[in-house]
Amino acid sequence: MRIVVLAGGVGGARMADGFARAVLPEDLTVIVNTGDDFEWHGLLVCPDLDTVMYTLAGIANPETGWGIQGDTWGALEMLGRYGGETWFRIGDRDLATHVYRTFLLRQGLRLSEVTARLCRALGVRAAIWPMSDEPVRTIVETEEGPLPFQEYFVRRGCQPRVRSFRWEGLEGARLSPEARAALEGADLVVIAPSNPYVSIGPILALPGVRELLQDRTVVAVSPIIGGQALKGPAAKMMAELGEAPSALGVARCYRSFLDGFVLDRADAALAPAVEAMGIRPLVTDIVILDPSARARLAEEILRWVAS
Ligand code: FO1
Repeated sequence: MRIVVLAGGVGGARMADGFARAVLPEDLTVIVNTGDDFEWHGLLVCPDLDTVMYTLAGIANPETGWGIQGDTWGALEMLGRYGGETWFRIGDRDLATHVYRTFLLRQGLRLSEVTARLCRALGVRAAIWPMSDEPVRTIVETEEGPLPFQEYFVRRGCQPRVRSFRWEGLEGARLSPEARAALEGADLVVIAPSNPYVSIGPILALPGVRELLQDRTVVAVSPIIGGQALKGPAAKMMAELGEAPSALGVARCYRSFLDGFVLDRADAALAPAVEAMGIRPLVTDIVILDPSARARLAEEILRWVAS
């Protein structure tokens, strides 16, 4: 069974890790949001790609979910002494990823090719592809005006109220050829428990992706439990956009192509409403902090889809 996971953020990386533990590497492709990418002191940083890559390589920082375990901050401290901005915390080892990625891009490689090289070097055997080789940048329209994603997320700690989102560069962007081939050949597409607006939204905004999903078996895992996001601002964003923050609201975002929806036991009461939308519900434990829980959830989803 060829599985494609659509992922962004720490929740996406953890779900991808679960499938990496449950299936053969050649059967797994992870398509990752690049709307969070940005230029940091002249280097291209791809936080979601790196979070998935480090998690599958077994070197992610287990406390934050992003960055590298045991990383140090010497370069950042020195940058601060020069008067450079240090609100986005890049560790010393993580820095090497951005230096080398930017170097390879300047040699003319596509972001997909660069990502494949980095993954190979770190021993990651499943395929990880950026959603697009062309730059797409999430802009958060807030009540204080437009903010580039990381300015909103890290610098402003998600404080300004959200009005809407837009994606710079979308008109010139397309699904990367590798990601398209994987989706076309997928037996199952899993939308990870990622933020539906800023992690999955950019992937779905690419031309042709929603149409491709309509022809495939697609299941999504809720990033919301009991009205709270497992991590990050998804529930806050839903409330500010006038949508009740609940797993049901997430199912609604995907309803035009969704076949199944996985909710936590705490939200079992919502299952009939999911079914009423014509979507098959699976109620189980969806907190996947540790690797064994990730693998268990992935295996349970595979058994459920097969049945
Ligand atoms: N998140 C933070 O909240 N603060 C940081 O300083 C920060 C640095 C960082 C560096 C590299 C990286 O790959 C991710 C980093 N993140 C940080 C996480 C990142 O902003 C978010 O995970 C995503 O962009 C949201 O999906």
